[in-house]
Amino acid sequence: MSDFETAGASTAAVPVAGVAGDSVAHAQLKKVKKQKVLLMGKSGSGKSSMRSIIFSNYLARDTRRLGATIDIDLSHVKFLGNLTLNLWDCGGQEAFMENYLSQQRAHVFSNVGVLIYVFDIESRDVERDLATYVNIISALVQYSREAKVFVLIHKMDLIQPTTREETFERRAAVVRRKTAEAVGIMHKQKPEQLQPPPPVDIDLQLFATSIWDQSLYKAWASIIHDLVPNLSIIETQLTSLGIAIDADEILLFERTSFLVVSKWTSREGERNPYGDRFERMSNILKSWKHTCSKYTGTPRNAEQFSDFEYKMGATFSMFATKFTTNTYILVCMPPGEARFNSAKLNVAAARPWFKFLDGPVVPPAGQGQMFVGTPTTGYGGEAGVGLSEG
Ligand SMILES: Nc1nc2c(ncn2[C@@H]2O[C@H](COP(=O)(O)OP(=O)(O)OP(=O)(O)O)[C@@H](O)[C@H]2O)c(=O)[nH]1
Ligand SMILES: [Mg+2]
Repeated sequence: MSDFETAGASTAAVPVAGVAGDSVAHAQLKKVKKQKVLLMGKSGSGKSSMRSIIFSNYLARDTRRLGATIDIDLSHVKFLGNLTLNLWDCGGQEAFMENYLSQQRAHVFSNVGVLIYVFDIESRDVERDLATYVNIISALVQYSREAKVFVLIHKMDLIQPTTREETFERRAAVVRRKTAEAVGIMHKQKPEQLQPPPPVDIDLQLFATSIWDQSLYKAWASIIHDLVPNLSIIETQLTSLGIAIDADEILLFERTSFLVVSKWTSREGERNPYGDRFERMSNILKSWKHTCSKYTGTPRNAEQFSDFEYKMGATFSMFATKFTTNTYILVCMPPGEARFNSAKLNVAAARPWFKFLDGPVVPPAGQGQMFVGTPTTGYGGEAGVGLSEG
C-alpha cells in the first residue's frame, strides 16, 4: 500500500500540495539561462563525436566520418526551452591549443560555466596531455574561477573490461593531482599580490566514458543536471506526481538528447539493483528513436514516437510518453490495468503544470490545482474525474 493510500486518500480527487498550482512556486521560476560550456582535449580524443551523439542524433558509427575541428565550432543548444548551452567545441590540434592559451586566452576562458575536458585513454603521450590539461586549468582559474570542471576519461571501450575500473581510478587519481598542481601554479604566478589569493576549490568530477555504451549519457546527464533552471520545482512536482499515481519511478527526459533531466524514485523503487538504469533508458529510447526513423523514413531529428508502453506480466508496467514540448516522461509502476490507465490519465492531467519547462514562464490562470485520482479509483467511467480545470 502506498503512503498515498495510507493517508486515507480514497476520494476521487486529491490535490497535490505545493505543486505548480501554487502561484508562489511560479513566482520563483527563473527565466532563460545561458551557459558557456567549453569542450576541450587533444585532437582525436572524441569531443565532436560525443557532442554529435548527444545533441545531433548521430549514431556512434557515424562519428568515424567526422573531420578534425578547425579552431572553435560554436553551437547554441536549446535545452528545455529555458536553458541555452553555448557549446564551444575547441579543436584540439596543438597549434589551436597554443592559440587558446595565448592570443585568445581572455576570449576563450572568460565567463565559462562548465569546462568538459576529454582525455583519450589510449593516448600514447600521457605526459604531454597532462601538461596541456594543467595549462588549460590554469587559464580557467585565471578567468572563470567559479566554473565547474568535468573530466571525461574517454574511449574506455578500448580497455579490457576486467581492468577498466582500475585503469580509470589510476588515471583519475593523476588528474586530481594535476588539477591541484594547476591551481598551485596560478597562486605562484601572482607574487606581487599583497594578500594571498583566496584558495581555489575546483569543483571537479570525473567520468569513464565511451560512445559505444550508456556511460556517455551518465556523464552528460550529470553535466546538464546542475545547469537546468528550476530543478527544485521540477523535483517537487515529480515527487507529488509519483506519490499520487503510486509509481515506482518517474524519469523526465529532454526530448532531443534523451538525457535524464530529473527523476523520482519510490522507496520500493530504490531497491532496484541496477544503478545504471537511468542512462540505459536514455540509450535504449534514443536507439529506438533511430530505429523508428530508419523504418518510417522520418528525419532523425523529427519526433518519431509519442507513446511507448511495456507491460511485463505480473512484474511491472511502464510507459514513456511525450510530456511537454521539450520533454518525455517515463513512468514505471507495479502491474495492473486500472493502475496503468489511471497513471496515464494523471500524467496527461499534470502536463499543464510542467509547461514552464518549455520556455517563458506563464503562470496557470485562475486558482487551479493539479488534481489526481488514486490508482484505486480508476477513470474507467467518467473521463476527467478528479481532474480540476487549471
Ligand atoms: N573506440 C572509440 N572511438 C571513439 C570514441 N569516441 C570517439 N571515437 C572516435 O575518435 C575519432 C575522433 O573523434 P572526434 O570526435 O572527431 O575527435 P575530436 O576530439 O573532436 O578531435 P578534434 O576536432 O581534432 O579536436 C572518431 O573516429 C571517433 O569515431 C570512443 O568512445 N571509443
Ligand atoms: Mg572535433
